Amino acid sequence: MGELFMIGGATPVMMDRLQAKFTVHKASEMADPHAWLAEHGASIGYVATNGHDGVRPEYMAAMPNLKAISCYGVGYDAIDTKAAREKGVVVTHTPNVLNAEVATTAVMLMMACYRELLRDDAWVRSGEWEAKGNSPLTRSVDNQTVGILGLGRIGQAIADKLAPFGTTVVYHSRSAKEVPYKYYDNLARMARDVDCMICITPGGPSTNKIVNREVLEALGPNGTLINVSRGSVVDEAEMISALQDGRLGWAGLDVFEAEPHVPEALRALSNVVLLPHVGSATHETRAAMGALTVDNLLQHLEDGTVISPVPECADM
Ligand code: NAP
Ligand code: 8YV
Repeated sequence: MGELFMIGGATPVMMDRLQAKFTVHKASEMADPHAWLAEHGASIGYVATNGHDGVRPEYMAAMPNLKAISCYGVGYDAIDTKAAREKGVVVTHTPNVLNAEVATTAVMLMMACYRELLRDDAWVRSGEWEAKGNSPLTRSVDNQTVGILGLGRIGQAIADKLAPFGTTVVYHSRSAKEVPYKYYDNLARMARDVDCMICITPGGPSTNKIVNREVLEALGPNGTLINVSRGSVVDEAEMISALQDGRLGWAGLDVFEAEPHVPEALRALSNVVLLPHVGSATHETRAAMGALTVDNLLQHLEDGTVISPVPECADM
């Protein structure tokens, strides 16, 4: 049996598979996880966590014999992979199995903004339809130019899902890819040329607030911002102010700077659609993510290798 420290939750299926091979120590059931680790940390070989909770540096320091960290989620900006690597700890994540779901969430948010889904639902529920007649017209999702910020695995899935809408896809990332879409090396220039921008980069220092005031104003009063990446990618205060004064048209957001806290000023706006970070949150996709999270741990316990290391640990 291996010894596993679990940060955050796990589904019953994951728990059953893990408990067959590991003694699982759940941080959520400890009065003081740090104190527990100070006493028992040396026995821990494995950590299961998620993209939100990551692994606190003081936890990592308290587990000198740690071998692998398995992250339930593709984004791992809350895990210090450099520190892990230096300790010989391999970090794994769950790429690809969630591409289609997160892409659906992005397209759903775009459609909800364009077609005023929330306003029109409220129009029916409130009785305005009967009282006032038809609701105001909306905008067509067809034939738009959409700029994808971060054309990686999920970005490509978004581009694929938009194809039937006659979308012209363009993109910005640090390097150009071998794809049939126009590349912009400058984000503000891309924002100026598109109708809608969809953010799907990783979080972390290199993307911190790269969607700034200049980019938001380049997107403009007729522009739509969709963020399914991380809240840190967008300057939230600037976005709220731009949405309030109409310098930015609409926003569809799955992620927020200090989630689950969402500023009251943002919640009060009618030109936004807000989701509680559910990009991958379907039974089917979470089952696939859970399976890969567990498979990585079981394989490492069995033969010291993993299935899906983060790029920084790919050669370990
Ligand atoms: P990926 O395949 O690694 O793609 C990331 C893309 O972002 C790449 O095209 C990369 O290209 C670009 N990029 C990275 N740093 C950048 C920077 N500083 N400036 C501009 N572009 C940059 O990752 P993925 O699997 O598609 O996942 C992307 C992210 O989506 C995750 O890390 C996570 O944060 C987020 N996500 C959110 C949810 C949700 O529930 N809302 C679910 C899953 C994932 P270059 O290297 O050329 O820059
Ligand atoms: C999950 C995500 O919400 O994979 C990611 O990066 O943001 C989402 O799929 C999360 O990681 C699960 O904890």
